[in-house]
Amino acid sequence: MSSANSCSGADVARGAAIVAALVVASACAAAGSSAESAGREAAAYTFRPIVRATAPVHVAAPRNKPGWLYVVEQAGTIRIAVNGRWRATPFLDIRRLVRAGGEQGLLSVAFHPNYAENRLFYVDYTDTNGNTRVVEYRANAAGTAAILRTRKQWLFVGQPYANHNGGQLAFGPDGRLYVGMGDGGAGGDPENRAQNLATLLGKLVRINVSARRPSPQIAALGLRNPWRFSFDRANGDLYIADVGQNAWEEVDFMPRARIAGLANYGWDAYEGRARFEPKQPNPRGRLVMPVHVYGRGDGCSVTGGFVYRGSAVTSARGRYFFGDFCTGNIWTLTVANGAATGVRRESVRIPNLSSFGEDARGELYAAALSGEIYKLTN
Ligand SMILES: [Ca+2]
Ligand SMILES: [Ca+2]
Repeated sequence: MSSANSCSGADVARGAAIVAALVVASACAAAGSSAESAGREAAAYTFRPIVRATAPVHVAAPRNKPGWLYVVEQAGTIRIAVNGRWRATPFLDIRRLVRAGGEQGLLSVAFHPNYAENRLFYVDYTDTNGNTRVVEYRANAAGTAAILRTRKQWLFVGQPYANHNGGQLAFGPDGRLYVGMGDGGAGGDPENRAQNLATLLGKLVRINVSARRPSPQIAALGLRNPWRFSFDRANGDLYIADVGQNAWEEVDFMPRARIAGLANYGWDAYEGRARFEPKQPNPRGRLVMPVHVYGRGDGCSVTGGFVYRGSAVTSARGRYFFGDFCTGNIWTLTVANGAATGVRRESVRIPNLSSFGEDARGELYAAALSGEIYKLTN
């Protein structure tokens, strides 16, 4: 989904079709499979298919709906699977507002921390002109459908190119809504936006949705295309997966205690830990190097996940899951004292991995753009 590069390193052209991305994915899978022995010391768990959707790009659920899984479909719908069975009517259908295809579409949903009381939720999508919008809706009393007339816009960001739209929404431990913004697209951040604090492109943006008026703040800069970030539900630590250009995919980590400070994740002065452009990163943000990187032997477009805090798979508890869209590789790691340890490639693969997601109880799911939704299981 977030594939901004092919295995050979060239950016997917503007408006690239999903079909093209899938061709790239299969080519990369062949290249990556021999690069590493799978499942070294792997625990006995896997991802079991539970339901099929149409181009799913995100999975989420509010804390008050155990058994309900909200699946975001790229074209502009959110559908609810209750204990593995689809509800007949969509939770949200804004297809007429969305431009979808390639890296564009309805990209994620986040539920307000007080959703059980206020029924507010937020979506991030590219509109019919390709620009990013973050809007709020209120669900009906039964929680089965959005009330479209409650729509309120919290963020608008013009997009200069079709790719690198970011699109992840998540509430932080501070109660703010965080929005992942890509650098605007093309390749190499041609207008150098990620290091420029005058634009929200290439940033992690923070919004106080309790305020009367939208006033987005920059929480971090130096991002290329944060294709999924998450806060550890146990302690609030932040994990960002940032898609690389030609060489390096990366995972970034920020402990809860430092989230309030301005972090600079380096792009486009750095790609992963490597120099990309010969310039000094913006000194206003504290430069943060990734806790983990991988190269083209293992994949070509990272998909960030979650620290597993569910109860179904004991051996996976406390491990951060992430994967690669192109090869379908899945890895886990833990972060200790600010460094990744125990990085492990799992024995399972999910080609076209578009996203991970958590349900109300913290059980872990994965989505493939080709349709399947999986649940982490023993
Ligand atoms: Ca540049
Ligand atoms: Ca970086």
